[in-house]
Amino acid sequence: MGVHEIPESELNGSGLRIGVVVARFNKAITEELLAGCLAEFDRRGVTDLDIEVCWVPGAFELPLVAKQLATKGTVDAVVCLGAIVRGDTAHFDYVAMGATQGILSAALDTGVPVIFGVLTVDNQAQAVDRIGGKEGHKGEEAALTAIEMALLTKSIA
Ligand code: INI
Repeated sequence: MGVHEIPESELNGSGLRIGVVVARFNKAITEELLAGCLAEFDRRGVTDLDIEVCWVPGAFELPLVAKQLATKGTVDAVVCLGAIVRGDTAHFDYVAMGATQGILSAALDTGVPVIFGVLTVDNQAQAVDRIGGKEGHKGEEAALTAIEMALLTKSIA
């Protein structure tokens, strides 16, 4: 029986090349997502030089740039970071749906892991809880998920 599983203690990112796409909308939150994500990559051995960060206007624009990075063939995983806040928009569901489906499609179309580090929350307080507050740090979690998926897909291939 072949089992592919990368335990958290073995999530070493050295040698991995990572793309990060981050949305400017709700920048105070997304900057924190990015900071946590980059700090986790650093702790896990991913070199700065192996990380390419791309800023896009909003969460709706994440999928296209994620797919472009994944298609180039120069990264082992892409992390998408954004913050969609229900109170900020009447079209929350459309932006959230577009980002979610688009990010999933980018991964399935390219075979490169594309990680969903997008907050979909009712208000700013819920967002703050998720950037190092009582609900953890979704930027750090996204980085860990990227490393696990990059190592897992390499292991299966
Ligand atoms: N983009 C976000 O990233 N978060 C939001 O909360 C948001 N709201 O509230 O509308 C948002 N809208 C912009 C959207 O992502 C696109 O940039 C825009 O529609 C242009 O395509």
